[in-house]
Amino acid sequence: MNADYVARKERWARKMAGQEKPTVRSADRLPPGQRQVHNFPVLDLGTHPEVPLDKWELKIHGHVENPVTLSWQQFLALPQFTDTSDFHCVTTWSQFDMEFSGVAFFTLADLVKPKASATHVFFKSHDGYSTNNPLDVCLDDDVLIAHTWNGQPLSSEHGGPARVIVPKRYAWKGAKWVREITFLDRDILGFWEVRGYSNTADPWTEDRFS
Ligand SMILES: Nc1nc2c(c(=O)[nH]1)N[C@H]1C(S)=C(S)[C@@H](COP(=O)(O)O)O[C@H]1N2
Ligand SMILES: [Mo]
Repeated sequence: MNADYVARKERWARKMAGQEKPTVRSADRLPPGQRQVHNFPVLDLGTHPEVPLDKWELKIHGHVENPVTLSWQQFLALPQFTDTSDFHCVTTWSQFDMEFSGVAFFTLADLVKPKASATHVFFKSHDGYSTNNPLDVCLDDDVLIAHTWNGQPLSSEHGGPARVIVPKRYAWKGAKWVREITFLDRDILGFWEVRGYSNTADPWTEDRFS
């Protein structure tokens, strides 16, 4: 367990307690090659699955001590988390100050208890999409499964009922209409990662394609 992990978890705990001061945003918060937009464009494979809340499930399993399948009610009964972050799409638009509410990845990890063998996380969606991240990237104070955007239920076109938000990566690393989260002991590439997009996807180094 590294010191950086502890610092991130402490920051998340302060956010959960409402004690973390808003991040001071520098003027140079636009990553290289990006332009700021003021709308929320829709980007996906073209289908917007409609998932009724009484049919919605989130399966979380793999290299964990306590696999779970959450109903919508069980998901909402978990500690809720609101955070503001910037959103960077690889097609060069960024939107600042996106307020998302949902369940923090830290909360899900505390629930399922990743085994020591878990190193990567694979996300699957209702539209056939998938994406992957190192577990360490998911265990950050700003990563969440969001059901609400700017105080409104997340619309179907933006991945509602619930989608993943990984602010420090290009937005394709956040699965809309998420239905399954698998903890793995190795890396498996997702939909865009096998099609030439970078596996690491860091906006600050313009890490767009592999
Ligand atoms: N399920 C699913 N999630 C997805 C995608 C997708 O096609 N399907 N597209 C990704 C890409 S490339 C981007 S830029 C963001 C766009 O999210 P938005 O449509 O809410 O702007 O979702 C990501 N998550
Ligand atoms: Mo994207």
